[in-house]
Amino acid sequence: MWQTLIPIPFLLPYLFHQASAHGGALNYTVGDTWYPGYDPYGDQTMQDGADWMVQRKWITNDPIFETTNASLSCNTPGNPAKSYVPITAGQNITAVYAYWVHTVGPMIAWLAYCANDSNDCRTFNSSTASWFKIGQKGLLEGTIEEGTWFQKAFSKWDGSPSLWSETVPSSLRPGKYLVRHEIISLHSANKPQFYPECAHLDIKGDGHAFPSKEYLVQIPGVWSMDQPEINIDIYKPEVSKKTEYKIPGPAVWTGLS
Ligand SMILES: *[C@@H]1O[C@H](CO)[C@@H](O)[C@H](O)[C@H]1NC(C)=O
Ligand SMILES: *[C@@H]1O[C@H](CO)[C@@H](O)[C@H](O)[C@H]1NC(C)=O
Ligand SMILES: *[C@@H]1O[C@H](CO)[C@@H](O)[C@H](O)[C@H]1NC(C)=O
Ligand SMILES: *[C@@H]1O[C@H](CO)[C@@H](O)[C@H](O)[C@H]1NC(C)=O
Ligand SMILES: CC(=O)N[C@H]1CO[C@H](CO)[C@@H](O)[C@@H]1O
Ligand SMILES: [Cu+2]
Repeated sequence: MWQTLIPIPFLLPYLFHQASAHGGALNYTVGDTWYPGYDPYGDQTMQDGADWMVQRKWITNDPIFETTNASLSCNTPGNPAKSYVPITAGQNITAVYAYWVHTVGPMIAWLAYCANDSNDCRTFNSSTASWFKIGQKGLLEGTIEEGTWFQKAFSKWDGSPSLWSETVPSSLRPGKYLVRHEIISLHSANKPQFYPECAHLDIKGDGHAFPSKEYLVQIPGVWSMDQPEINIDIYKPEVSKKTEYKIPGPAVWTGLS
């Protein structure tokens, strides 16, 4: 649906809103099918309660600065959506961003089973969710300060969408899940910025696996300013020249255990 480049005039509203240099996951794709998300600067009354909405509500693309902020789970205000992105375990879920302006820090895709009476994400409070990682992208090459992070590499500046894909493990037990795409930007010394957005997935398949406890975390909870990879000054000489950055948090669950 985006074989044609978005003409520049249509990008101007984004340039305006992103004058403060922020952003988020705006849409999703599975294969060739595209699902619009919540436009934080669009008409809220048209979007709230819309039958087609797959993304939890967010109304600002400002970062979250506090590792304990309740909005860290599904942004502000994070109200449930009415619909789901249908997907089969083993397929990729792709988050679509407009160009992304920051360049340093990891990106992590998480899932959480909507552990409600009827496994219904529409009534599920994300503050009670148990999240597990399904994929993450970090420093691809070079040094922490000046090298190429996926966060820098995936951003397109020509009007075409910036895409981030991760795979839903093929052995995952089917059901309704939250997916949470998180970009952590580390360009401000000791002041990490968190950009999370959540959507609803209806996962099909014939898998039976589910991650064990060591893969599951609460959000907020997983991050803290005691973690050197989170509370980091990338400009400090002993940090800036390092060519390795260990993405913090639990291991990625690939479905094998
Ligand atoms: C949580 O983050 C949001 C978005 O940046 C902000 O508006 C809100 O004030 C923060 N809440 C707290 C308790 O710090
Ligand atoms: C997301 O979808 C909306 C339509 O709902 C479209 O206007 C916008 O250009 C899309 N954004 C990106 C980055 O693809
Ligand atoms: C979710 O639970 C938290 C913690 O109990 C509560 O503060 C919040 O209001 C709840 N959100 C909704 C939408 O019910
Ligand atoms: C699916 O996502 C994985 C993980 O990012 C990636 O390696 C792979 O190329 C993607 N496949 C497709 C068809 O996009
Ligand atoms: C844990 C959780 O999110 N429970 C919710 C399940 O759905 C009911 C409404 O159907 C809510 O009241 C609960 O908070
Ligand atoms: Cu920003």
